[in-house]
Amino acid sequence: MERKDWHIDDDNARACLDRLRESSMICIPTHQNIDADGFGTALALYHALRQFKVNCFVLVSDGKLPDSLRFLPGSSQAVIYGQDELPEYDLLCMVDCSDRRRLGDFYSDDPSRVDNITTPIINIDHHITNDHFGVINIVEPRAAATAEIMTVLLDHWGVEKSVTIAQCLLAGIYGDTLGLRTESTTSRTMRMAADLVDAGANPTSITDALFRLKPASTVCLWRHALGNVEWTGALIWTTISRSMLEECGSDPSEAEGIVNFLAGTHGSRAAAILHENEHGWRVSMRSMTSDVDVAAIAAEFGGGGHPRAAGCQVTDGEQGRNLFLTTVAERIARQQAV
Ligand SMILES: [Mn+2]
Repeated sequence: MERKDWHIDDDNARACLDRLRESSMICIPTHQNIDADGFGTALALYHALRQFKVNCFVLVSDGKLPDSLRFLPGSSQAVIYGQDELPEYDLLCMVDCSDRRRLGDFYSDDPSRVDNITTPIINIDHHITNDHFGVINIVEPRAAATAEIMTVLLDHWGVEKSVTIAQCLLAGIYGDTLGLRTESTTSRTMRMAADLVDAGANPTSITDALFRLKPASTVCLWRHALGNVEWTGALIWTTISRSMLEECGSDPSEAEGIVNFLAGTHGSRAAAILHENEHGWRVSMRSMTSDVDVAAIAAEFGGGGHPRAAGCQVTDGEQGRNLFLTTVAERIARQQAV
């Protein structure tokens, strides 16, 4: 069976809608470090449930809504945890959450909110590591984005795709596929995106918001980061220090694209960005070469991830950092020889 040939079981889709419709208030929490797929899918569901006259709210569970996602229709109605009053609810519907505990302060302030099984959870996700923690689970790892699953689910439910819903769903798909560019993007993803454009979604505004527009502080940070690029063997790497963030007035999330940018450098086998933190360095690694597995290298340092994208924490100051860099350079040279 081809990757694109996944489907949602009709009985499961109907059971999901029944459960949603019998609730008096649904909380749709977003995973921490919210992204376009997590937020766009949650907002699409919010708009769809309003068509069914079901009461619900989207919760930004770590209290941080990035400016870059405020273009999404309905974003101003989202409840910001720690800032807005948390309404009472009798059902949690998690979308794009691989782990039910990855919910920022909403979880850590009171773990019983998620661990206490008296509040049922519906689980709609596309992460391969999702362990089906819900009373209803609609989990499909072959989907490129949870927004792709939601698009199909709304078809099962007979929901009319308003311009608003189409915009939220296309933003989710674009977010996780980097604008239909990742390996996970199938012809079906592209057709679905085209249908959403026909329904009124605006790909230009999504591309601008997610990939082009940026604050001046981001350019300041990239200037510093690119100015400090170094090579250790075939590893290309740079650092983000706390003083750089302070000088530029940047949030650490503004450094996110740098490691992907470096990973495409000819002559490199892997790229790393080292973020200074209180314990040393939080490292994010990428490889565009199929014979270099950065997850295996990260695992040696207590981290993990995917073969092409992984991370770990490095301690023991300058010495620990240098040991890390030379170890990575050795590993990627050895993997090359195999
Ligand atoms: Mn996703």
